[in-house]
Amino acid sequence: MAPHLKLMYFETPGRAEVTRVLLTIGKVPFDYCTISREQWAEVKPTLPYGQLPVLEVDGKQLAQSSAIERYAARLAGLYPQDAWEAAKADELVCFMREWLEDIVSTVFIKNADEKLAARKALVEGPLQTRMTKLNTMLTEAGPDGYLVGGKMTYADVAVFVTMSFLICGFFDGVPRDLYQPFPAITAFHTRMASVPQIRDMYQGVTEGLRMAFKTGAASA
Ligand SMILES: N[C@@H](CCC(=O)N[C@@H](CS)C(=O)NCC(=O)O)C(=O)O
Repeated sequence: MAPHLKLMYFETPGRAEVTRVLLTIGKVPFDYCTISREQWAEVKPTLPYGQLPVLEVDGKQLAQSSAIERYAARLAGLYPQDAWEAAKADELVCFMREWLEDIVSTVFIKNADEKLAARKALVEGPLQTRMTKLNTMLTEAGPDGYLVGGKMTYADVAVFVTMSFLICGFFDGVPRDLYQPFPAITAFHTRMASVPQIRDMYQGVTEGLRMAFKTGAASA
């Protein structure tokens, strides 16, 4: 029998979103439980590392977003069986995590001007290099291709979600048109956002951060 899954995170599309998308594409049933600010103090001590996301699997807790994502990818049939392809998918996911961790590190800068300056330096420096790299990879994959093994994997989902999250408005100073100079990136975002399960997942969204996960958001 399939395990009962309960994914716990905050309301924002952060470290649980890859898992949500993977399980949704794989049609793996799960409950999504959002923790409010008011609930947080009570919930935090009950978690393995005092942080979210946590996936409860038949009541057992799994923490650390990377471990949760890989588990979800396996359940969804989106983690490659082949050892080399699995490693290449992991490689890409690590690459995308670099995009995320750099920008997340700026969240803790208290002075607003310093925070914006740090983000500008990231956008104009390391992010340009990374976007150029990703654009080349996606160009090589071709307009109907995927990043690993010619079919959709966990890596494609991680790329789509990270790209969307960066431009969703959560990080002031990161422009919404970040990807406009990169045609293969914008095309890939549109293609992933158009996958029926992803499209349906965000269809009812009419405002807020998850608008960036909808078709056209990367080329707007
Ligand atoms: N390495 C952990 C990091 C988790 C993490 O930083 N979670 C944040 C939200 S994105 C959190 O729970 N923050 C609240 C806190 O630490 O009290 C993972 O990838 O799951």
